[in-house]
Amino acid sequence: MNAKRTKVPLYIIATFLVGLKIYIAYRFMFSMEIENPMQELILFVNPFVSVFLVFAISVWFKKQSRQMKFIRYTAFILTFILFANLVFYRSFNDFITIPTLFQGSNMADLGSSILTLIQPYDILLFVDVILIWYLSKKKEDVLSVGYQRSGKVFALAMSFVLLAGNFFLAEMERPQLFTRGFDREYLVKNIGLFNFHIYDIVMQSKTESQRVFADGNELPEIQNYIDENVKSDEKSDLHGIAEDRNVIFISAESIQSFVINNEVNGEEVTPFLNSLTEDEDTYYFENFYEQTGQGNTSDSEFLVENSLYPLSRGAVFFTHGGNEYNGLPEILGQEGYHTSVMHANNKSFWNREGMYNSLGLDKFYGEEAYEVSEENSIGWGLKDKPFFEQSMKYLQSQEEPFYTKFITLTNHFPFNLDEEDSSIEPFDSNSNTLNNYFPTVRYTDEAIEDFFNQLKESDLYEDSIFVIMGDHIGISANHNKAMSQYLDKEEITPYDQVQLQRVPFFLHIPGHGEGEVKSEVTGQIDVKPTLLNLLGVEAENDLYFGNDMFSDDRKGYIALRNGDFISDEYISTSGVCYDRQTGEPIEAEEEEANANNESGSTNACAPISEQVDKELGYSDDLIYGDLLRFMDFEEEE
Ligand code: GP9
Ligand code: MN
Repeated sequence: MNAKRTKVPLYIIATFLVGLKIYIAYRFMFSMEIENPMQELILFVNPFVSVFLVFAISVWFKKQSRQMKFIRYTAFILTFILFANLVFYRSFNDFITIPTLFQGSNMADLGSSILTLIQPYDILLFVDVILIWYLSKKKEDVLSVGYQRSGKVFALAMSFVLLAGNFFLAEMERPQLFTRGFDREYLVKNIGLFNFHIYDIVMQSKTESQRVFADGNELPEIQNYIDENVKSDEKSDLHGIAEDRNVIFISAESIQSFVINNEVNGEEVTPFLNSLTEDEDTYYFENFYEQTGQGNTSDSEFLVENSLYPLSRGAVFFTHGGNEYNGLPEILGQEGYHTSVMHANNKSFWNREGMYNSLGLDKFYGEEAYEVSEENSIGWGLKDKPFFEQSMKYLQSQEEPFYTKFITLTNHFPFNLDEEDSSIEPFDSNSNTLNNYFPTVRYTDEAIEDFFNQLKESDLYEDSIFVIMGDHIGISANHNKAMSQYLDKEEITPYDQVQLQRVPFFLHIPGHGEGEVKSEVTGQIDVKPTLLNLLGVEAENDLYFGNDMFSDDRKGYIALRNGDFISDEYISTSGVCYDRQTGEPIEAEEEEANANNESGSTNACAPISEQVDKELGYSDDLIYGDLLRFMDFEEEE
């Protein structure tokens, strides 16, 4: 019996098998970028370290059968977590966090997309689990251990030493990894998927406790910051130009700026939107960035209605849908506006119902308001053309002035479209996602054109202003190879990646006559102050982080949710500072050398970076602490 026990025990075998599998998955199934040999080493080491940590617990079970049971279930659970993350990653290019788990209803609604996200070869992920399962049942005697106390303590100590070694390497490779933690991919690359989940759970509990302990004392500091760094007394020339007009806002699903004034197979992708870029009544902002996080469409809505940043983890619509806000619908409501959202999806998606209430919205026309059938829907639901057509009657029944937002749906991943609806051919590359994106974008472009034409025939047109905005990117970095082919570039650099976060923003003011293409750096955070200015509405004690896009006195940068930013001169991404005009990194070597230096004074991007971190932090504080509940927003008359 003892002689038999000199064989390699199952917890070591399992560590090896599962660890190796995770490494292979990291390397070949998740598209993680490896920048240097050190990162490669850490990526190789961390799967073994983190699974050893768990499997080594088994040595504490006295009964052999318990040991075996623990190992086989652990192998299964770890693998399942890996698999779930993989499926999630294929859709969102991101890892699962606790808040996203509570978005189960979204997952269920994914329907057709989820099937396209699972690959037949994913089954291979479970091969070692089956082997471990078999060994644990059949070779219990040979593969279990009966350590003395010292042996058990040694195994435990070993797992912590390995973990410490892993963290040490990670900290060397990426200083302040844990304190900043903006970038989930970095965390996973450095400490492994499972430790990342533990980190996430700890973070989540920390943020939960923040609301409980907040008492409003935090507000003056934030108000000061906003007064000094964000707000401006200067009013732009367009102030009040749209007073009392209706606002018709179109949130265009997944439309990115790279399709505007561009072609595929020799055909224009978005002929209607292109025509607007030259229209005399239209301003087109060509350097307008989406700033969303994991909450996609809902995050873009959050930015637009509040001019606050969404959260770095989870969708704020879900996690803080019950907070107090001073949303655009609420402010406009006080000015006599009637506010509504039209979107042919169910009201629980992204917790819209709950959040719209908190934002002070009067009415949501969701799925039940539409006639949806097999023929008029595709992918996520009602097609955009019938959606706009059916919306007309509701729009015409609104009491004026109104603020109504339309959220389109057809141009959503996986970009399915019926033959009869596609006017242009797909692109030809190794990414079906990118290939099919063009025909669906064109379909939405046509749907918006039809909608405009219907409005022009009605008497609403002259009394309204129109916004068309892309909600967030549709093509993730997973498709960079195909994207570089389309854009005719050798590769998509980190700089290009930031540039791909531009989405179109159109402001159409019938009869205005002074429209032009604007190249100022702007973003979704700016929409609320811009609209309020156009409508001539004062919201003086409001707390927000954006600027009127037409004012000359703006902050001068747009912060992305991961801490990257774009300013007039620079683009900062993954800790590297680029010259915005040339796209070249600035003082890259010196920057490396100073990565540890907190003041970071040699890095041209450092001063803005610091401000960006501060600003994102303040916005988070407002949300986590639910601090707006301590404000009194009603204007005193
Ligand atoms: C769902 C629609 C799409 O209602 O807003 O959501 P997305 O996946 O883009 O956030
Ligand atoms: Mn969307």
